[in-house]
Amino acid sequence: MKSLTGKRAFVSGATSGIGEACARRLAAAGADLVLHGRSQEKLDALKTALSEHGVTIDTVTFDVRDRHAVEAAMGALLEESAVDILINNAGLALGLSPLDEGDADEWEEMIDANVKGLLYVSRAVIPQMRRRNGGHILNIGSIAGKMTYPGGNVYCATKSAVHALTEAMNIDLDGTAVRVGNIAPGAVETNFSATRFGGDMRRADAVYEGYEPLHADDIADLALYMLQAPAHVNIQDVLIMPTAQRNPYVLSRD
Ligand code: 8X3
Repeated sequence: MKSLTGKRAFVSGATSGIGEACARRLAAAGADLVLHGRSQEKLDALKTALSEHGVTIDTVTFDVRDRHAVEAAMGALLEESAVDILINNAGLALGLSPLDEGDADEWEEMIDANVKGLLYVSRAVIPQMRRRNGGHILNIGSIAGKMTYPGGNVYCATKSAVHALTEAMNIDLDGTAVRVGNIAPGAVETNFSATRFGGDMRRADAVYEGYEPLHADDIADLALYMLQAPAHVNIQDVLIMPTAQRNPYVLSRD
């Protein structure tokens, strides 16, 4: 496995869940970090927690849905120093209603963050990866992008788009050494469900009851495996599920 010492990794949505776990694993593997989030306070706390690893840690706050904010912030930080690793993690699910009962504001938030936000950040980072003929992008997709489930409608559509964009990035970067991978998890116990259900913790906790879901660290371990694979190995697409959950419909609880 390759060392990540001296590599600079940008993690979007680094203040919790899968993003935070990836940041922790990357720091432990020696990578310098650019931690992105919307709360400077949370970013500062994470930076302090990771300082023991002796890597360089920068933080940046912007809303990935705000194209001009993304362009300005990414332009400034890429001018300082290039990014070798991009983890497109920022995103969310909101609601679980049939389409005809859906909330258009929630749809827009998911589409803007999960699809357009990923595009804006990637659009900023990819040109310098192409120029330098190197880099690795990991997009956090979902089983929801491979199988549509009841009430998943717009969230599933956004994750299908992430999968399509991962394929597209690989095609567009043909002839370069840049690698692009999609990670598609099933149920991961994070604040994902609390966000989806608007803070209704009874509903959120019930999602993970009676079986062992994936943990954010399981996804980070996979991400590190993909990033540390030899340069000729491009792991393009991985479905990672809890053993108890074979697909969104087949889940065995105690
Ligand atoms: C997270 C997995 O099945 O809850 O994207 O949508 S699922």
